[in-house]
Amino acid sequence: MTTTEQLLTLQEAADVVGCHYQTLYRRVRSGELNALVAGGTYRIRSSDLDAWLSERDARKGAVPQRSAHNWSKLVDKLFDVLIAGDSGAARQQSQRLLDGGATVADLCDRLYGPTLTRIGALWRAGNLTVAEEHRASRIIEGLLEHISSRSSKTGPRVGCVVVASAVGDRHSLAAQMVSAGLHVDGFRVSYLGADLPVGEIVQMAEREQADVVALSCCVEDRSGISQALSALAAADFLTIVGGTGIGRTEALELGATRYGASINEAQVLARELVRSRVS
Ligand code: B12
Repeated sequence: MTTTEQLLTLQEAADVVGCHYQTLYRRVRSGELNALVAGGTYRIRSSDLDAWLSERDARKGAVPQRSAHNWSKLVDKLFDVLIAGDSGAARQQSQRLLDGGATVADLCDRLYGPTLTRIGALWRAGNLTVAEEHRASRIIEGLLEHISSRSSKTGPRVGCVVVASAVGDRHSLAAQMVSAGLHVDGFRVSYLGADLPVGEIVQMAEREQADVVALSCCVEDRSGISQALSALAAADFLTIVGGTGIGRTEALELGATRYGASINEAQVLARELVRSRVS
């Protein structure tokens, strides 16, 4: 359930649900979905939409369906609320998407990642200030904390993964996304943040008896990631590397066990590597 009440247009509500707006229009006309009339158009309270979605899912007797969300519109919307510094609206958007069947990996790969990429391009072009970028990054950090705390598989953990960005790389958000994705997928995750000295990563992996170490790389400088991969290989750890700063071929040449281009892939690869250790 959302905490801050918002009035959505039919199109906005349809984007959340992942259907055509006329589908919702018909539901409103039939009385199935509550709506107000404001300024001559229908507006739907977020709480009414939540209630309707819950009832719909209960009727289906199933977990919410994955829906064909209009991700590019959702990116536009998140971009606007991040630039406005509206963390409440950002959280509400993520919450609704999760309620509507999107996964944490979907949010990272299709919403947060592309929005940050847009922010990075505008920042580089001098069209956004550092303060705007920092505020947006901080809001995404909060969203990641929120979505990973609200949705995790129950039962025994499927394996342990240590996640970090290596020394010299101050980008933590992608590593935090990997952590969130693995946490909700049932892994025990030790998230170490960014700019981590190589010895610290190895020490934590040993202490936690990690099955896998996942490293994110957002910078061109290879010294940190290459030292980390060498030290982890020497200590016999399996590794997954990803991130906007490095490609598959290079990551594998530097000694990564696997390379992944998304949070969805991080989940698949971590499972595969954990299984390979137990078999
Ligand atoms: C936010 C940001 C910052 C923030 C970071 C805040 C934080 N807490 O993380 C701050 C201000 C610290 C920062 C600093 C700098 N930044 Co910066 N930053 C960004 C920005 C806007 C977003 C980064 C981000 O989080 N992206 C979102 C992630 C999710 O995207 P992603 O890496 O592609 O990750 C996806 C996949 O690759 C995959 N994935 C990622 N990691 C992993 C790991 C595994 C194991 C797997 C399987 C998958 C996976 O899943 C993710 C989701 O789909 C980017 C723009 C961009 N294009 O990304 C620039 C960007 C990364 N930064 C850049 C630069 C140049 C810098 C600075 C050098 C700027 C400066 N002059 O000081 C410094 C670097 C300092 C340092 N030594 O690290 C460049 C990097 C160019 C390059 N390749 O070297 C970029 C691309 C901006 C640009 N267009 O020029 N930055």
